[in-house]
Amino acid sequence: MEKIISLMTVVPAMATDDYVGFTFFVGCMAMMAASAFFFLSMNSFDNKWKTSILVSGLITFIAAVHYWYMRDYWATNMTSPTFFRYVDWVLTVPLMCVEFYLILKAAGATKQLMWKMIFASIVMLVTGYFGEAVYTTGSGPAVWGLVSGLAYFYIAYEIWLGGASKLAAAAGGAVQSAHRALCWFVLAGWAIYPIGYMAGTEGWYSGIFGGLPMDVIYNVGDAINKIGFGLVVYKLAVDSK
Ligand SMILES: *C/C=C(C)/C=C/C=C(C)/C=C/C1=C(C)CCCC1(C)C
Repeated sequence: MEKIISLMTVVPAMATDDYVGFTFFVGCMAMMAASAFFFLSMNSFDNKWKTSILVSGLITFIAAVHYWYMRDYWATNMTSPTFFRYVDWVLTVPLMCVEFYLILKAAGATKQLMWKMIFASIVMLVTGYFGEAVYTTGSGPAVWGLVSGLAYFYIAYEIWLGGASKLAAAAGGAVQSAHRALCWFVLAGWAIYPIGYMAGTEGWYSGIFGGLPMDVIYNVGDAINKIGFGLVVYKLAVDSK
């Protein structure tokens, strides 16, 4: 009994009106469920798609582990778990770039294309971290956010109009539709993140976005993008079975 009571004091409980904490909790469950789904369905596809589904599962699994920590961090400190958040992103966003490469590989995608996108995604995230956690005063967040935004536009350009889009057009069929769907996730789904950033940092934009709950916005973005991306790849594997 004593053990149980002392355990209860170290595991923070979530207040019932803590809706930010609730989105961390639900996010964690959703990522776990999605991981189970992707991992368990993996072996029913042929080798061509197995790796893509595995990567879908890895993305949601890495997120589930981080959400487990972030939920705990939030419940304990009631402040944003910025560091865990960016560690999660720096692992999962490059894996999303790998997904583009994997589905376009048969159409002739090169590793060089993959590394270009991975590099841009890391620039986007490291500069975003600078603005959110390091250079947080004066024009710091706005300037670093802009640099991050440029890297984001580069990724969007590459997949919508650059080399990746040409490969998708050449592949046609289910691959092209899947590529197009992933492109929409990047253009519309990823656009959720700069809104969260502007809600959570100080800058010229604070009058517009200030006061919105940054963590809720990021959590919603993660659920849509990580699980959505995985489902697009899953659908591609089903359609081309
Ligand atoms: C699973 C996690 C994903 C898909 C995270 C994506 C994150 C971004 C697209 C973040 C972008 C940012 C900007 C474009 C500018 C402001 C700083 C960031 C890092 C929030």
